[in-house]
Amino acid sequence: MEYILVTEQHEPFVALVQLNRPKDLNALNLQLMQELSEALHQLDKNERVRAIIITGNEQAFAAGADIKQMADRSAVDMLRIDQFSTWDQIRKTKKPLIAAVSGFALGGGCELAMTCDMIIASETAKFGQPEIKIGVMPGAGGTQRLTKAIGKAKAMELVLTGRFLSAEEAMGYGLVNKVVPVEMYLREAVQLGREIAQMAPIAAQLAKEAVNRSFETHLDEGLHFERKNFYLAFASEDQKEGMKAFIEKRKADYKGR
Ligand code: DAK
Repeated sequence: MEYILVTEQHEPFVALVQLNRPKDLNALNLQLMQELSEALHQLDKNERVRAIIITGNEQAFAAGADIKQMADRSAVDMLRIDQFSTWDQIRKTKKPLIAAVSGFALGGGCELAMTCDMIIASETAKFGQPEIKIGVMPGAGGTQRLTKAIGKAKAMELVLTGRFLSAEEAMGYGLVNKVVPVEMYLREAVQLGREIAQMAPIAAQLAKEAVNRSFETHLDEGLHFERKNFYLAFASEDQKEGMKAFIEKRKADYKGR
């Protein structure tokens, strides 16, 4: 069985990656994570793709890492398996990633959504880091990304109690970009992907990298990084085309060069 389904048919330049373990609420086992990381690696190299949507199904984006697979592991087993490489691969995806979330986004599922660049949620979405309830703690960035996204007080509450945030609360705390009725969340994410796909791909990649850098560095270094990438954008043909098209009052024709 394939745990990851990839389609490019939604729109030109927008690819859809669907997590496909519905019976287990898309619990993230090793095979699924490897397939996901490989799919993103391929899409990142594919010039026909300019934005990538990761989604699950209406019931679950993903209910976390596969507890049944992890339950008997020792610390040494966990170190040896070293899941970090697959997670790092996802984090290193250069193209804009949009999570289209409905239902449960818990533990590693919430961390996966937060690793994406934007989140579109259905009204039924539930976000949380409930690892504390099974005797562990977030391990794929939850303590860092959730805290930066919603602030220390609320993040601490979620991480220490395992409570869930409703879609509406998540919106209020700035964790998600938009909340829409369940029948619209995927369409809304595709629409956002399509809008981004019309922009200059190299500039989008550089801008994404610079925004993410703001999470990873202090202001001085972040500003320096941003400036460097801004100058680098002038090495692309798309920059010339974009500015020329503006002056000539026409739509730019971006080639990703
Ligand atoms: N793992 C395995 N199976 C799961 C699962 C999970 N996380 N979540 C749900 N399932 C399975 C259930 O066992 C059940 O299977 P069967 O019994 O039918 O065989 C099926 O999905 C339906 O679930 P329920 O019957 O429980 O459905 P309910 O609607 O009653 O409840 C629920 C839904 C989402 C509230 C509940 O299933 C639940 O609490 N699930 C566990 C949520 C959770 O604790 N998630 C955090 C897991 S720990 C790292 C990378 C990642 C991570 C850590 C490190 N590194 C790179 C180092 C991440 C860790 C985690 O995510």
